[in-house]
Amino acid sequence: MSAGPQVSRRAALGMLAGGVVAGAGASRLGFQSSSGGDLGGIASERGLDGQQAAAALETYVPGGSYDEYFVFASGGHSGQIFVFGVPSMRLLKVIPVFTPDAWQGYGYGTDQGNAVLEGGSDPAKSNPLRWGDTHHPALSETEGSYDGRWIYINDRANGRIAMADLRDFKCKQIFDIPNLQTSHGGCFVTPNSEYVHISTMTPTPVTESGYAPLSRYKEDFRGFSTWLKLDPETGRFDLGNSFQIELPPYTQDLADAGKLTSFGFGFINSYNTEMAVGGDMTGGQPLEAGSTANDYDFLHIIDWQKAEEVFKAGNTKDLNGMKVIPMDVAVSEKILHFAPEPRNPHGIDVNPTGDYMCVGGKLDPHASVYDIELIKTAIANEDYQGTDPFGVPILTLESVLVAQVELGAGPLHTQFDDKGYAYTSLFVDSAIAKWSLGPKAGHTDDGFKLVETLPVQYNIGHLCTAEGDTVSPDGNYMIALNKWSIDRFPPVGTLHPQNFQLVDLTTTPLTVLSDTPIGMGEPHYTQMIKADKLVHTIEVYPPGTDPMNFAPSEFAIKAGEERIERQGKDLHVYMSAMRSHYTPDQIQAKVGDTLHLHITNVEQTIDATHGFAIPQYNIEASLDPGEVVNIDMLLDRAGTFAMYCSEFCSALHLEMQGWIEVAPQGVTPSVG
Ligand code: RUQ
Ligand code: CUA
Repeated sequence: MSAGPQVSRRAALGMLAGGVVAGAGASRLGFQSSSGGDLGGIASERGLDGQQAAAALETYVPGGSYDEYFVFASGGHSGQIFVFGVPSMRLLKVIPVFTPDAWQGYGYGTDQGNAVLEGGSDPAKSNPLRWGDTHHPALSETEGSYDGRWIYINDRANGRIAMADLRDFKCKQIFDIPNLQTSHGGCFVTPNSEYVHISTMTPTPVTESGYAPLSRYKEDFRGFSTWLKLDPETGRFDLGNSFQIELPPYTQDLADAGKLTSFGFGFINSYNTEMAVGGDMTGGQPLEAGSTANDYDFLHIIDWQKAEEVFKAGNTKDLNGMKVIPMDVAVSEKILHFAPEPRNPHGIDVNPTGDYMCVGGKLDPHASVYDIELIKTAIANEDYQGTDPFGVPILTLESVLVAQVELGAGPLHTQFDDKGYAYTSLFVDSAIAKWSLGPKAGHTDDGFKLVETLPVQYNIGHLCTAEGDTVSPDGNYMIALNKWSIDRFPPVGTLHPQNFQLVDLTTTPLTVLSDTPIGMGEPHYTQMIKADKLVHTIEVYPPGTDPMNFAPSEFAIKAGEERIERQGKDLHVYMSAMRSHYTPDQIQAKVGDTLHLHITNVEQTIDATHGFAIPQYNIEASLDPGEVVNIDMLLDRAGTFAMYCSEFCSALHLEMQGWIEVAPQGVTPSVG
């Protein structure tokens, strides 16, 4: 992909020639822009004050110009990934992952979509899964920076993980992780994409049948920290080199990878160390009360390099197809340590230098900051304040905690800029706290200190800064992911959109630049990557490509090689698609035949995508230029069906159609 013209907001503001600054009144807009537009007149006509007019200019990206960043947002229940441009906040793409998508022909009969969806849907488990709750996207990294190659995302609902390739923005693999029923926030990529990590949320019974009574929660349920090895060439899960670490049956929640000074570690928050299981109808404590009784839960500190050694040495047990490092081995090999964290924490975020682990209190107004140097020393000295009921050593809190910063009500997640500031979402306060991050982030004088609080609208969950999970954030943009929008948009029925608010990090105080309604699913987390890092993106497949592996397809044809071959009840049709016809455009078959369509889009023109739909048969394919798609279908219904191109590809798009005769029993098809 070409880098393309990019409009930075600095350049956009430069267009104002110093006439307007954020906060200026509309009266100060009274000047002519270079192209002759009366900016002040437009602003007053539209009732915009100076700050609003400046925000509009800061976020405007002219048609034909490109955004500076891409945001990859989880789509929640939609099972998708949304791709927005920043600063425009224009929606650029939806990547279907766990849920079928008709436009992209994903899950409606084609080999690629079906293989991906079925591969991630354990046939032993009731119905094939056709939805997921995408939560935490994790971009691949090289040396702690996003490298624009792949993206991973977990399924909160079903404990699965998926990989999409950023060459074609398509999902290539879904894996249903053994021993994980659900997974919330435990998804991250290590700094050189060695592993993608995913952990359990609710613990899973580890009995043979998968059943255990809740009275045996402590004995029979376990959590798991999963380390899926990534193939350095393809980004796919290398399951033979992947392993899990057995954990106590706490609720393992958010997680993050160590980087630089903390490279080699992974951190997972937990709650419900009480191991409450509810029982509010039978005299027990409601789950909510039972799981918030303890003053402290446990930050899990995992040394994944040590775990890798133990796995390679074969010191594991087999559990449902995974190699698992047992908990006692994780303890004796010093793979797993705990540190106390104030009760029911939520986010854990490692700062760009890798020195500080910032934990959001959720039920505590503080962010707690741990120092990796202190953690390493405490581990080396076995500076323990005790062990948990499973024998996991607990590091002495005072030895590893460097600061507790009072931020406000309901601190959840923290992101970072390039100046040593942290930004923490305050769910209860509907605000973002900006605070300085101590000496190792360059704040030797001010230390750990609240700087300002920015109100947002409303109920912020996650937030995301530009390149915010890397070793070098950009410090210009931030997005607040608000769970509620209330009065920010006109009513659209009883379910309101969620709201992404774009924030300018360069102003003091911080400013909200725009609101973007998200009318599909509930986005959870996002990552923002510099657009010019997506250097691997292609716009056209090489002729005859199988998009599953980017290699030539054995079913590819060139124009002129079209043919129909019958082998008993199997009818193979090698078809080409190009503007504005299919060849062949007639297929004659009989009820009971299996039709194998091998369709090649023989075009090499950008955007010359064709569709392929067959009525009544639930078939819908999308054929991008150069792509080969295979469709196998049992013809179980007689009829004469009009197949058609479902993508408006050309002036004669409506003529791009054909026929499939499916003759009933006893009737000989006209040909074939
Ligand atoms: S976790 S809103 Cu659902 Cu990512 Cu904190
Ligand atoms: Cu091809 Cu429409």
